[in-house]
Amino acid sequence: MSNALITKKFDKLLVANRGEIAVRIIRACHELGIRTVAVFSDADRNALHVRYADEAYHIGPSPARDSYLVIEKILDVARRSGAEAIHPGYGFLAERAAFAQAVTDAGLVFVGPSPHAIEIMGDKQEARKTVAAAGVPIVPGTEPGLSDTEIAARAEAIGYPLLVKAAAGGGGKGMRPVHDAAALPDALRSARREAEAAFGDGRVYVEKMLVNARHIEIQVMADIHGNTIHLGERECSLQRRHQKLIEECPSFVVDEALRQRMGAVAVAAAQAVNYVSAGTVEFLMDKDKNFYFLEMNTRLQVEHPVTELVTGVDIVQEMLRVARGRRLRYTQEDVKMKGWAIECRINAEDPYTNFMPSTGRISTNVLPSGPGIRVDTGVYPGYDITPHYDSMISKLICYGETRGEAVLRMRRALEEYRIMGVKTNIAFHQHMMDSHRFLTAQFDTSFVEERFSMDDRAAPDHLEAAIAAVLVAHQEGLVASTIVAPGERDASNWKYLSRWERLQR
Ligand code: MV4
Repeated sequence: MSNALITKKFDKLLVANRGEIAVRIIRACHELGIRTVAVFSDADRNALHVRYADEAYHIGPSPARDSYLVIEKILDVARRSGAEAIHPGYGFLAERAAFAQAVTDAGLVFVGPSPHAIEIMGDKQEARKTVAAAGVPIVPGTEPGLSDTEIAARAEAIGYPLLVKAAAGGGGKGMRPVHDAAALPDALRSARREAEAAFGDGRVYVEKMLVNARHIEIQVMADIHGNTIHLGERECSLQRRHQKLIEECPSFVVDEALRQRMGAVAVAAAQAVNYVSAGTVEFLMDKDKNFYFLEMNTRLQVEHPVTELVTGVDIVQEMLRVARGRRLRYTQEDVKMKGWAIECRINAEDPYTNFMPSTGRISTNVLPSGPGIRVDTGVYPGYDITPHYDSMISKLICYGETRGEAVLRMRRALEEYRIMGVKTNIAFHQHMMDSHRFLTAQFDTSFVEERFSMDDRAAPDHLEAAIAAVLVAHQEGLVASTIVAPGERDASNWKYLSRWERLQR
């Protein structure tokens, strides 16, 4: 895969994606005077991105493998429409090095990094080796391809608990926790079998397992003129089965000094592959705030808006400028973080039945708005949610001067949001916004799966949780007026803050 990238001024761009992110990219293009070309499958004939784009082309049946994932169909639309650039969004073809290469080979601008950078970062082992050589801390572990006896010897030195990982892996596939030496041979055997079946590559390696770790990532941006900057961190620990549910910027546990250290490390990781465009360096952070490289995502991410709200940088506009060969508009010194942003991913899933996906026609879609609210969505009343694509239908992003204010706005916005026709996870988010652990930012990557339940609405500490919310706001100098206690969400049961204020006197 080549290290070369085409960058030049372009006036027409094809968005090789769908849903809210296609809409987001089209908006940025129109702000910059770039005409837009949408592609759509059967299921997306009436999708919002099709309506917002200047032109739209049908690319086949609903299953992504017959439409959004077919490189030749995308390139064919680029030729027919005269698009000079392609933005891949996230998912689908965004991290296929072969796609970036094919776009470049067709003489088009790929809005993203080089095929080479995508390829290196897509191979866990290559990525670890490459960034470690640039001084980036990685979790202690072995290289792949060792014999069981060699791994067992190294395991003693590293210390248990360990995690067996697939070299070709990702998304947790082929991962096995191992708590003592006796369990190692079986774990290696079953991980190899799973990796061979899933990736056709049975190589595994072991890493020290970090327990109670947080997932914190750094947004980076680079241009072709040698400028690489970071836009601070995002806290992404609240996830379920490797699907993030809530993200925030900044992280409660990262102060300015740590941010500068992590940012410098992320920039070094990006520079190690001559990175260009927007990218994200993921870290695991332990209780003592040691941080270790996990992987680099070589694409625009779902959660980019929280960083946009806190830094004021329009990440998608900046990607387009960089792809046109321009310089980043910001130096590191220009980047200032102000306030707090929280994103809730609104999925068509029922949180009361193990997050089962829900399909149907959206009948009502009343969006929250007002101070500090941003909604990025690809749906509208009359739109059909089908089982062909992932279940995220919108992102609700709330901004406040403080974390407490952002939480209060999120609670208010979740109350305003009305989606009918499909089940959504809005109640999950409301429950989380009432949870003591969330409000005090005491969580890690295992929290949603292991310690969070939708069943304890009437938990005896509900008032305590509500008070904690106000406490967070109060500590941050914010005067909140009302608060809703969990389990008492009916309109008649608003709890006034004055009650808490009385407790204080
Ligand atoms: C880890 C880990 C603990 N220790 N590696 C999960 C997916 C893959 N990309 C990396 N993952 C993890 N690697 C070590 N050495 C815990 C996880 C992990 C995780 C990481 C980030 C966000 C959510 C997670 C959920 C479960 C496990």
